[in-house]
Amino acid sequence: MSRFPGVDFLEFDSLLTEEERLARDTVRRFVDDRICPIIEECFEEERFPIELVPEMAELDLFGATIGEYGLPGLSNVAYGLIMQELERGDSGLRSFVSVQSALVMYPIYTFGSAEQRDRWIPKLASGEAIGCFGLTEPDFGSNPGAMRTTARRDGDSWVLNGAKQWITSGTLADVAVVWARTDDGIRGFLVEKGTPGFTSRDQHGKLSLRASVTSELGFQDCRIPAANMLPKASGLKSPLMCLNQARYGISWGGLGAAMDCYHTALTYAGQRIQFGGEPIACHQLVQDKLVWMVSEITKGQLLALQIGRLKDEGRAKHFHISLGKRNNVWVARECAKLARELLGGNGIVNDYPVIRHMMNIESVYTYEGTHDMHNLIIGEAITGISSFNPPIKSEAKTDRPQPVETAS
Ligand code: TGC
Ligand code: FAD
Repeated sequence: MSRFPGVDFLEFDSLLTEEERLARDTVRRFVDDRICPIIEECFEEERFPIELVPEMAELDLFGATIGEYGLPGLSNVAYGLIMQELERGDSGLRSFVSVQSALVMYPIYTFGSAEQRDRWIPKLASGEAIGCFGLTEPDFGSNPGAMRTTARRDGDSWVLNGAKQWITSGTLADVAVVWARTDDGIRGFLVEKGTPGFTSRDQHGKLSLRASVTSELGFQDCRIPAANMLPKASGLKSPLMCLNQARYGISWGGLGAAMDCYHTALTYAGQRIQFGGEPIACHQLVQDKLVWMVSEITKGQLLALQIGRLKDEGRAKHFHISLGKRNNVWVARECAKLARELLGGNGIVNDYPVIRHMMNIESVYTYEGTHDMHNLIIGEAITGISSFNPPIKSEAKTDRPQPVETAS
């Protein structure tokens, strides 16, 4: 029996299949038993619990939607529910599984040669190999299409030069899926740990996602075999297709963090006594916050479920997924804030998970496309006008209205 009862205000469970409920409940127990007891310590020590990778693989958490190589081929909804439960434990845990599944196994499975798939998918599924995904660069985050990392063909090799930043699991990874500019546009490459000219080092000092490894990758005349290029990946569209998988998972993951904050606040409000011997839950202002949380979580569940069902039918568009990521991470951010308020002083200590979720969500709000990038993606879908890079002509700049003076 799980200690976390879930959040089901509107008989949401009745919309799930037995397989989907089973996948969720299995991961719920794993998180309760194996993650919750150690996660605050991991967060404090800035450590990903790598020792649990074999157990996670045993539960088929890596590549769960793949139906080959002995993997279970779960529905996208079951996959989403798994992400929800993992992020209820910690965003860093969900990040690890997101990267391994959506950003490493997905591109190798989708764009890889038969040899690449046969070599890597079983190892990544069993946790024997760990992967990372290198798209972002120090100067190009929201705009990866302008990346500077290059790959130049030289005989039977590709030679990579450049740098990637903010790479989840970077120093843990046995294989990095690296996106680089070639004479033929952006292509994807598999770079193995230990390749001469390939370096990785951790980024420290994070006050968010501390139970996740975040790294910089460097490529200096890094020579890899020609066979390490992903043959079916071409153009920026290919890494963006990977992001769709990960963003979809995050739209459920955000709900997991929100649910943990809500559950913690509801329990606390029922027990915390102030004024007159009654629990704070009896106050209307307290109930208002709890009602906001449960309302938005419930709407978020229905949103994620619909996107998942569309995805299972092959009908989900990238802007549907942006709607889910943008909304549900925002819900998590607001729920963390409200739950922290409701816990008073206890809201800032790690006896409760709320402040950790609150800090984690700041990363989740930014990575996989910032909240505002998803605004613009949805804006483009509904207006037909792209406003990522408004056409301001340099010669017109002097004619632009000048900002009004606001300094006193
Ligand atoms: P744009 O010209 O709009 O698009 C280029 C081509 O791609 C197509 N496309 C997509 N295809 C599939 N999925 C999507 N989501 C797509 N979005 C666009 C588009 O139709 C076009 O196709 P074609 O056939 O015409 O070539 O490209 P742009 O340069 O204007 O950029 C678009 C923009 C800004 C939306 C995109 O670059 C973007 O999404 N930026 C945000 C970057 C981002 O999300 N980075 C995430 C890095 S990975 C990460 O954060 C991992 S965190 C992991 C963890 O720990 O969980
Ligand atoms: P910027 O792009 O510089 O954005 C700064 C601000 O400007 C944001 O508020 C943004 O919304 C705004 N902005 C930018 N352009 C516009 C515009 N056109 N209109 C309006 N506003 C705009 N990347 C990977 O490739 N792999 C990973 O595994 C990975 N893991 C990560 C893990 C963590 C913990 C973090 C924090 C990041 C990770 N990232 C990863 C990188 C992440 O995807 C980027 O941080 C993100 O895409 C934003 O890029 P940026 O940080 O360069 O911000």
